[in-house]
Amino acid sequence: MKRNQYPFFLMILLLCFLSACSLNNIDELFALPYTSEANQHLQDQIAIEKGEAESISPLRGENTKTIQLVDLDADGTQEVVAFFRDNELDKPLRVVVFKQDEEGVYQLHTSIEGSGTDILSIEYTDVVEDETLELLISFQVSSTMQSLTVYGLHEEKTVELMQSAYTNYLSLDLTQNEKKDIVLFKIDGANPTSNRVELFVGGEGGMQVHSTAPISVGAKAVQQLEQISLPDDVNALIVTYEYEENEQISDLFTMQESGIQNISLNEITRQSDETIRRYAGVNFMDMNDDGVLEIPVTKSLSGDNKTVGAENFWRLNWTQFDAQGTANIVASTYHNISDKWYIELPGRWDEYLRLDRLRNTDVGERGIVFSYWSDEEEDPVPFLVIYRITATPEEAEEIVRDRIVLHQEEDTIYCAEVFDNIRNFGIDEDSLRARFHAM
Ligand SMILES: [Ca+2]
Ligand SMILES: [Ca+2]
Ligand SMILES: [Ca+2]
Repeated sequence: MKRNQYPFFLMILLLCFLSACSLNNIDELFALPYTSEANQHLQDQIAIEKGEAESISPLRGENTKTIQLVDLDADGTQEVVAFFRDNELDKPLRVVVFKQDEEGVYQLHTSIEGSGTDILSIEYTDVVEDETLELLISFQVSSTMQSLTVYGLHEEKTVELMQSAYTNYLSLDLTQNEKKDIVLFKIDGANPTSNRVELFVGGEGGMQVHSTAPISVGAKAVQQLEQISLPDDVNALIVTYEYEENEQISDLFTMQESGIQNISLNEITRQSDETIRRYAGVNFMDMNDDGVLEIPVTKSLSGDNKTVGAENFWRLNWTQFDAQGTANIVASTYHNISDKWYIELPGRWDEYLRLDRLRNTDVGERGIVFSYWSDEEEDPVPFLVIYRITATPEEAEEIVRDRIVLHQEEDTIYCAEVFDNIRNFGIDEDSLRARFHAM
């Protein structure tokens, strides 16, 4: 019974640390000598380990408290994990684990030392088949380098299972062996052809490199890591990086018999060409409702006569990859993020469509002009304008006039003005309504 009271009192102790109140107050409040004595013992132990060091907390991730409680060995009682930094030492960073002994008293179990300036993150995850969770600790080694070390908790001590410099990592079960694997991203701007992911899988002797795959040349910082399903329920990891200015590139990794593979990579250019795109302010979406996310790959709709500072317009080609890495465009849209609408573009508008913002609009009115533009020597021929108008329902009727109402909200009306030539572009009033979506 006494043992079971510990987690509760530890929480109090933890709150006490966080709010910097003294343990005496807790004693007075609860007047339970046994527990307070044990808590005092733990506090003393932590103070001894701390010594001249400062208490710190991991900077990122889900576990950022100064003192953390986690049942690492699945025995039903929580271990206590504390973090210290002492810049006077060769290895300034320390992660200390306290474990209850048979009397229910916390004793020092292990002290892990690390080089660097900060503890970036700690994760308690099962990556090696045994009864315990492993500790995935990331150290900020220098301003440009971070390092991941995985420790296994053994009876008397903690054992280092792997250690590697990295730029990003993810723990997930890619090999589907019921344990999490570790995917490390290594991106070096100075030597882009060596950029790669390394898949570490837990085995008898610790964590081993199972396989590696190249990262797109030209990929810079990782912006987004996401697990998605491809057709036929194939699991994939989609990773989006910064590319050139205002551009992004993504790689798709799947698990094959030979190991992790970058299925979107073009072997000749060494990058996933079909994913390179401008920032369009739109994330992956399932545009065709088939349960598979598509990547919005941009294509200019502004012609080539762009001037500095001019607004650019983009077609979004919603691109899906199959398990072989073949790209298919399942839909094309124009998304107007600021006016909160988008339109699905018919396939036959592909080649000669050009968009411009309508000038000289009335107050509260914004319009986008759709034109046919086949000859750069000639002016574009407009066939459609889509308006967003801010107006109350009472004002609406007069403002809308003979335009086609596409969508109406409280104080906003979306409507279209179609030109006589619109039927040449394979669309009528009904299909225009079906293709238009307010966001
Ligand atoms: Ca435990
Ligand atoms: Ca384990
Ligand atoms: Ca889809």
